[in-house]
Amino acid sequence: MKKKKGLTFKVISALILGALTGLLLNLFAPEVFAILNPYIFVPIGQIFLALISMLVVPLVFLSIVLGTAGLGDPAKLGRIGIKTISYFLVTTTIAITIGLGLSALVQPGAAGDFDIGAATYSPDDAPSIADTLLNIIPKNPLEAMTEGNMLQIIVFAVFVGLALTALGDKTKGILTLVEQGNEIMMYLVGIVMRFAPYGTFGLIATAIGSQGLAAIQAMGSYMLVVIGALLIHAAFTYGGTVYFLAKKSPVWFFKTFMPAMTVAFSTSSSTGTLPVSMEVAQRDLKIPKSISSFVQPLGATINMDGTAIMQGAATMFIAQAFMVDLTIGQLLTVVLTAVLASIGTAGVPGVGLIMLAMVLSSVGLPVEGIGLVLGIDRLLDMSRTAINISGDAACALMVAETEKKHGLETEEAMNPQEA
Ligand code: DAS
Repeated sequence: MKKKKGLTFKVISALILGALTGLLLNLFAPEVFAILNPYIFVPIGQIFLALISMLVVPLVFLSIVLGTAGLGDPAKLGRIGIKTISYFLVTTTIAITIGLGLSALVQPGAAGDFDIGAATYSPDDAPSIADTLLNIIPKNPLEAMTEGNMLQIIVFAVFVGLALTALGDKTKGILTLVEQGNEIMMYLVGIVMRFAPYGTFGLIATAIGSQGLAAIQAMGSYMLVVIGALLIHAAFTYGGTVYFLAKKSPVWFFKTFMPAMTVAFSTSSSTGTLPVSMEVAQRDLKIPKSISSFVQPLGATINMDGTAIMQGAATMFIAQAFMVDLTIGQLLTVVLTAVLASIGTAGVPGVGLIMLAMVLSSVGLPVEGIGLVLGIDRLLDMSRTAINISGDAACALMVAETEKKHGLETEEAMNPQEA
């Protein structure tokens, strides 16, 4: 916990220091900024973005293979599994739509024309919806990986994951290999995240040094948009689930689950909070152990509504900052990519940001745009992780309530293959 607090403290300190440096230079010494920026701020920021980009393809491929294989065989998933995964996909789609919608409404990036280093946006980068749907199947998976065609990589990873499940023990060795590969990627995420304070300083100093107060206002309104979207999603989607589907009081739900949300907020890790979130769900929300221990661990791996909200809001904000009007096709691509990406986003600090690089590249937006949201991402990661685990608990409560009418069959529904 101390180490994680150390990193959070360092990133927030770097955010403040970078913002102050950029603002003071912008206001009082723009000629000094013009000298320092290309030789100090931009390189530091670009190195961090390059480190993030380095991880995206292998991390997305391995974590989605693992996430898909972890779903188990669709034929054997049983009533509870189908109910759970359907709920996850529907609520994640709602989440990213809220994030995109609120960001389009508030227009946090409307100041536009941000100069954040070497980034430029070329409209021909943006695939049309027809191209996207036609191209979603990778003719050559290795080419998709070398080109960083994220949707094709995700689709291929889902196919491999389903094959691993279907082949079972025959490909147990490969599954172990994928698990170990994912461990390596998680370790590297941890290493790259240690560089986050320096990257944050460089990117924020560049963004604010070149745009001054406009950038601070834009980042502030982006942050409010994400927090607002998280609260809307929690109140309406989860509140609605608890009230209409689980027949319980939403106020009781959030009050009872608050201890787990607090741990998620301070650790920024859904996976790390699992022991607490499962204990609170079983002991205080009275969710049967069999349902809680299926839904919540699965949710901590493949259900990231808070992260999807950030990705929707950030993509819209960055598009505005680059003065780009996303087409309907591109917006649908963002929804599809973020929902599929949430299957792969592991519940550890900062992975949502790395997955954002993937969502941006799926619509041809430059990864450098992350520089505009990086500094405040740590604070937002804490908030969205608390929402991520609330969605898993709301789903478990809904499943528990709707399984009551099946009575003892629930055990069979949990383990159909043993029935
Ligand atoms: N911190 C992640 C989690 O644990 C979410 C994210 O990075 O967006 O849910």
